[in-house]
Amino acid sequence: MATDLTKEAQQILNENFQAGGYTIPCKGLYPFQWKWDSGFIALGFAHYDMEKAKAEMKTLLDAQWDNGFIPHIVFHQKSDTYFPGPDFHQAELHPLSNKDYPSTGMTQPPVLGFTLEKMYQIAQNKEDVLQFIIENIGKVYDNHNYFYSKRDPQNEGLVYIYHNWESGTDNSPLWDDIWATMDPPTYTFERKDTKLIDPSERPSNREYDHYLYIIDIAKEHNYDDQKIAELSPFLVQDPLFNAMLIKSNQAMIDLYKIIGGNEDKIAQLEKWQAKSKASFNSKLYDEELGAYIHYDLRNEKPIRFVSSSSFSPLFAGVPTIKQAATLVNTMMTKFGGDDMYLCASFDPTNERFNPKKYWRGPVWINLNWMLYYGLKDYGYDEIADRVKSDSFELLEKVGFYEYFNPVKAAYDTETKGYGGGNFSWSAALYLDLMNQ
Ligand code: 2M8
Repeated sequence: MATDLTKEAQQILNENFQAGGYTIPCKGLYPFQWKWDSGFIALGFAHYDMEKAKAEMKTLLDAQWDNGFIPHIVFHQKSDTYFPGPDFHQAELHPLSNKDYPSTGMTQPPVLGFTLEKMYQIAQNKEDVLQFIIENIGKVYDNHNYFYSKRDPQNEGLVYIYHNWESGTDNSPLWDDIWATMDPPTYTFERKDTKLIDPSERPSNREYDHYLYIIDIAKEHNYDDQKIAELSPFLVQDPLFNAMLIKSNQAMIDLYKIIGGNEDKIAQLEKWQAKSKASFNSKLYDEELGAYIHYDLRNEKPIRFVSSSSFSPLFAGVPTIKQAATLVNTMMTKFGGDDMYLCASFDPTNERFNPKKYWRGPVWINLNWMLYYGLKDYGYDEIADRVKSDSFELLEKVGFYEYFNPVKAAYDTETKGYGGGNFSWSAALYLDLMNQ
């Protein structure tokens, strides 16, 4: 069974890999290169085709802007199966945007530092991969410098995201109260995703109005960071995003130590690291909920819900031993019943939970992958193994879908996963977990 799935996973990645040297997340539904998908995809390739892993990283880094920013989508080719495309985003409005690569003017979680480190750990030929890292790590460092200098207006060591698409957890119930503070116009546009996927598994048109409106505000100000910080109705400190940043900081510190020299960069990374971790624990940890939460910087209030992002700081070594124990307890109590697959993307005990709809409840393999490593790091081997075996069971049952119903009983009648099929990061991260 495992060999068959390994073959299938490799086949999916190979088929989604494009002549331009990058991999689409899913045919039709996502026909371009996405930032955090690319990091996960590179890890999958690293296990059997390091040249493709390197190409994946390189094409993304080539699209970096002159200010260190790396966009969330790089529109390498034209496609009429995705909305909104480059004509809507108009990232070229930003004076420092990369004029060779049409892209969006927003970003996604900073996965590239730890991706480089994992590629090194996986590599048979360490010297070759280290050479690749030496050539590219500076770009990842510049990306973190962009985050700390442009996305942290109160100098807290916690960076903001200005759009739900930057979080990666697009329509999470976490954002519902922010949408309630906005009244965007009703846009006329043609959804492409809902022609390909059952609309009940995707965000609504009204939700898209909010998504588009935030982009329009950023465009009005040529994607200027300061203006966005002043005016965007969505401005959030996201524990998932910041945990990825911290994990990647640490990966760069470790890699620079292997490379040698670069004392100034190591010192700066360590400074960021200390500040970020301290603020993370003082601002984003909710004692009463026993979990990390999001903070709404625009409306200056905590967003007090538990989601799979609440546990992601385990992956970055942020919680103390005591906090980790509390997190695990919260996770097992709310998400870990015998009738559930770990780990739902939103609190199954909350009324906003929806097991079928995109980021409002389904299991996602990339979050499970982070939780697996985080739980292992803190010594929760048994629960980590359950996260892994639950992921494998879902993939074996229905295939390499984009997301999955966490309710076990659903599979008495359902035979499929949700969203796109032959989904790249589900395949890539299966290969990584399989090789642990
Ligand atoms: C989903 O997001 C895109 C927008 O970025 C979309 O729905 O059109 C999210 O799951 C995101 O996290 C992911 O990177 C992207 C591609 O897989 O799809």
